[in-house]
Amino acid sequence: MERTFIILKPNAVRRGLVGEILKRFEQRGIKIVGLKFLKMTREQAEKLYEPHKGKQFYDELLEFMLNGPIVAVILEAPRCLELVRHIVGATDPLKAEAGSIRGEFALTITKNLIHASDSTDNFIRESSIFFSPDEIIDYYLDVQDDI
Ligand code: 3AN
Repeated sequence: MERTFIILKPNAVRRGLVGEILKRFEQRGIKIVGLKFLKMTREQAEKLYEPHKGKQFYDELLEFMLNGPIVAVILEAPRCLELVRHIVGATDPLKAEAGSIRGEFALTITKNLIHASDSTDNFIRESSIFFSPDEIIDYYLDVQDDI
């Protein structure tokens, strides 16, 4: 089993797409093991996007992420990192596969609705900004043996 971290960005919340997006992971058999609705602090946003500091889109990205509430989620499944990024689609919605979340619902790169970790190291780094270990809950998912 592998885990990944995703954020439903403020525009996903404002557009009422939280249920639609979470449904896509749940119906695939991916387990939700952490879930939070919150308004990110500037400190959390700076930590999250630390690797992008200095890039031309950094300030715009930070303002956008601080602009409203987000949903932070930890997901678990076999090959979860790759699977979730496949369901999410390419960073640029123009290049995102039809049927992916960004391919169906997103228009611009900054406002591409959802963030997903791209490696185990980044999953650990990013998820620890928002979750303490006791907020990640292991349990048996009913469909687990059938997927
Ligand atoms: P992804 O979220 O697909 O892993 P990253 O980690 O390369 O993409 O970028 C993090 C976030 O930074 C993206 N979700 C997007 O909002 C923003 N971003 C990345 N590249 C650009 C760009 N060229 N122009 C504007 N925003 C960008």
